[in-house]
Amino acid sequence: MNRRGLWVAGAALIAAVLAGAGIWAADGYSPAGSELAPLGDRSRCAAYSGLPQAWGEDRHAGMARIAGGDFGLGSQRGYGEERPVVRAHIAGFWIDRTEVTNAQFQSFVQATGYITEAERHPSAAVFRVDPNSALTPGSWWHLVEGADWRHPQGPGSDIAGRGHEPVVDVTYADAQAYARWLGHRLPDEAQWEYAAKAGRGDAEADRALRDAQGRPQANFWQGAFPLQDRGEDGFTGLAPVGCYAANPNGLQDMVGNVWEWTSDIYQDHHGGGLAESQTVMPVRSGAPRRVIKGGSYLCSLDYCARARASSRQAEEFDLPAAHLGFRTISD
Ligand SMILES: [Ca+2]
Repeated sequence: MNRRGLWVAGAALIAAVLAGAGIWAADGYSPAGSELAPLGDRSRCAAYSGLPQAWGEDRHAGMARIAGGDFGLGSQRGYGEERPVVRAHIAGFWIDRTEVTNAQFQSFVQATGYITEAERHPSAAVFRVDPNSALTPGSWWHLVEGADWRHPQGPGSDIAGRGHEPVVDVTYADAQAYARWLGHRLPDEAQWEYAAKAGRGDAEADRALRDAQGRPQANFWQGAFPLQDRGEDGFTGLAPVGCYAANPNGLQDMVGNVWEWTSDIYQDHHGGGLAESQTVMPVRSGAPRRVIKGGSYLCSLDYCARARASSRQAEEFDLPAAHLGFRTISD
């Protein structure tokens, strides 16, 4: 079926070797936060180029400054892997206001000649449901040859006109290489969740998935998963970044749209030990796994209610997938 032997143990680690040459000097500091083009609704995100203002000039282009503080990592409201709640202190940092876009990743590739893992091997995991086997969870994901960040759904798909959508089909090493190019890094789980919760309690943060009128405020799945996505949020797949109101930290799409890589090795729950976990994707036993956060356009309340700040899943470090992207942080 494929060259990589998806779901088979023993994949070799392919190191990301790309010097973070510091293309932007550290004097690009802008304490008020760098401006994006106006985002926050569907007409604005549709008009966004995918490149924030001052891109290539300010090392914090498109980022927001998060003040340090204490918070509770995890939730007692969610799945077992989100427990227990652990108090954590977070120092201040900068974080991308949006998921890294195709236009931003294209800029990186053009500057460096970087070739992603999905292009080198060449395949990525794509979600395709056969109505005849729709009730078998393991049947939904396929390793598709020719799927990569330029062809998110495989041959026949492309990113023409999609510079404002999140880049997908990128591995942990790919995401790290992009971050290093900017002099950035990937957030750890606590940093990511602290930025996503934005001072809100778990119940309040979870309710923010819909507004007071019940309208979706993120790109997730409405309808009976996996066959019926009504697209009440305006999209039945990837959405451009920034189509919904920002969270209180000014961050877009911290829940929904695409899962996002973090730098943490996955453990079954906060503080170690085992917990019951409903997996989203099959995994190869033994392969190192990292924590991914925030859920995606495939998260439905009737199957996988993970379009939430505290949700978490394990992802193999070298498995590119069509529902998985990232954002970066910086000092
Ligand atoms: Ca949707």
